[in-house]
Amino acid sequence: MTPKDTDAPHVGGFFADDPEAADRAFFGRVTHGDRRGFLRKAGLATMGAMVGGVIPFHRNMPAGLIPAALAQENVLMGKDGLTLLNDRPVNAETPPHLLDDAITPTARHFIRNNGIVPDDMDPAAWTLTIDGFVDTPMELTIADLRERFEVVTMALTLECGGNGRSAFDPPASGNQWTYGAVGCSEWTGVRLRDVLEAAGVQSNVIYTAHYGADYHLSGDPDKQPLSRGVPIAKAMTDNVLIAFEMNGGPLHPMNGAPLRLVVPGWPASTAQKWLTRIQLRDQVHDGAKMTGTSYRVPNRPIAPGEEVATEDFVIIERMPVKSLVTFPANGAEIGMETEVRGHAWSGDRSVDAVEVSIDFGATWQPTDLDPAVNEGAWQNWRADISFPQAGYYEVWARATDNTGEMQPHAIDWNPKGYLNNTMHRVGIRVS
Ligand SMILES: Nc1nc2c(c(=O)[nH]1)N[C@H]1C(S)=C(S)[C@@H](COP(=O)(O)O)O[C@H]1N2
Ligand SMILES: [Mo]
Repeated sequence: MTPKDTDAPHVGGFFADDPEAADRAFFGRVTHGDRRGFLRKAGLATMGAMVGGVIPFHRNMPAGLIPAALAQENVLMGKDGLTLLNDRPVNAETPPHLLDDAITPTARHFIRNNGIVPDDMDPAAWTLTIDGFVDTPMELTIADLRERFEVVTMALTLECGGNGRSAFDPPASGNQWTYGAVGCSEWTGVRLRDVLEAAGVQSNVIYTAHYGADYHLSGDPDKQPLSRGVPIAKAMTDNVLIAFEMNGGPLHPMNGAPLRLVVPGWPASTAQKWLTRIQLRDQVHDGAKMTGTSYRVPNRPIAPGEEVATEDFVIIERMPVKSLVTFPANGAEIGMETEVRGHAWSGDRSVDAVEVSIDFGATWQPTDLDPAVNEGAWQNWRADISFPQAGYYEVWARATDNTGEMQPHAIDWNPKGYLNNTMHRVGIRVS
C-alpha cells in the first residue's frame, strides 16, 4: 500500500497533489463554500512572514493559491536557496554562504523530516501532554505555556547528527548532507525544565521521550517516524526550550509549527518538531530512531566498512567541535584582500579559538572570535586576509574548544555517517 491510498496527508508534490490540504497545513486556511480561503490570524502571519509583508487583499485569495512569490519548489516554500536532497520525506540543506547571518533567518534554516508533516498545525488548538513518572500529568495549550511559565528568547544551534555525511567513504546511506544541516535561529518559548518541574519529576526518572504529530512514511498511524529523548540531566539544563516562535515570528511549517523542542548542542533529532507529548521514563527511551544504528555510533574506532554488532553502538550525545566558512562562498572570485568569516560551535561547550589557513594547512592565523550571545548559540568569527599573489587558494578553518579539542583533518568512519566535523574548505580565485 502506498501512502497515497491512505487518508494520511503526504508531502510529495504537496501543493500540486492537494492544494487545499497543503494550504491548511501551511497556513491553517479554512475553506468556505465559495472556495475562498479565510486565513486566521496565525496563518496570515505565517504567510506574511514568508512573502515579506502584509497582504492587504488576502480575503480575495482562493483556497490552495500559492502566493506567486513562494511558488518555487512547492515543498520549499518560504525557504530561500536551500538545496533539496529528498522530497519524501522533505530534506533540504542550506549552502554555507547562505548561512552568513549571525542569526539564521527562518527562510534559511535547514529541514530534516523523517516522516510526513501533520496537516493541522493550528496553534490555537494545539496541546502538549506531560506524563510518565511525574506527580501531576499535564495537558497544556500554547496559551497555557505562555501564561504559566517564563517566556525566554535564545539563539540556539541545531545541527543534524548526519551533517557532513556525504564525505564518508565507503558512503553511508541516508541524506547526503554536505555542510548545511545546521542553523542558529532565535527561538522563543519556555524552558523545558520549568514545565517538567511544574509537573514534578519523580526520583526514578532517567530519560525523556518526545512525541510529535507527524506521520510515518508508510501512512500507518500506529508508527512514529521519529521519537527520541535525552537523559533527564540534559532536559533540565536551562537552554532546552519548548519553542513557539522562530526569529520573532511563527515557526515555519517544516520546522515544526506550531510547537517544538530545541535542544542545542546535541543531535537535532532530539529536538522534536510538531511536539505533542513528553513522557518521563525510568529507562532509556526506545522510540523510533533511538535504537539499532540510528543516531548511534560504534563504541570504538573501526575500519571503514567494518561490521559492528548492534550492542556495540552507543547513543550520540553532544555534537563535536566544528566551524563553517560562510564568506567568501566556495568558487568566489575576490580581490587581494578580503575578510573571511563564519561560525563555530561545540556541543555543551564553548569555542576558544578559530584559526584559518590559506596555504593548505602549512600555517594558520588567528581570527577574531565573538563569545556566544548565550549558551547554546554558535560563535561568530572573522579575519582579514591578504593573499601574496593572484591565483587559486583554499580557505580552511579549524576551531578548538575550551577542552582543547580541535577539528580534525579526517574522522573515524562509522556505518551511518554521523558526526563529521572535519575542517571546512572553501576554494576561491584571487585576482
Ligand atoms: N516530529 C519530528 N521531529 C523531528 C524530526 C522529525 O522527523 N519529526 N526530525 C529531527 C531531526 S533528525 C532533525 S536534524 C531536526 C531538524 O530540525 P529542522 O528541520 O527544524 O531543521 O528535527 C528533528 N525533529
Ligand atoms: Mo537529524
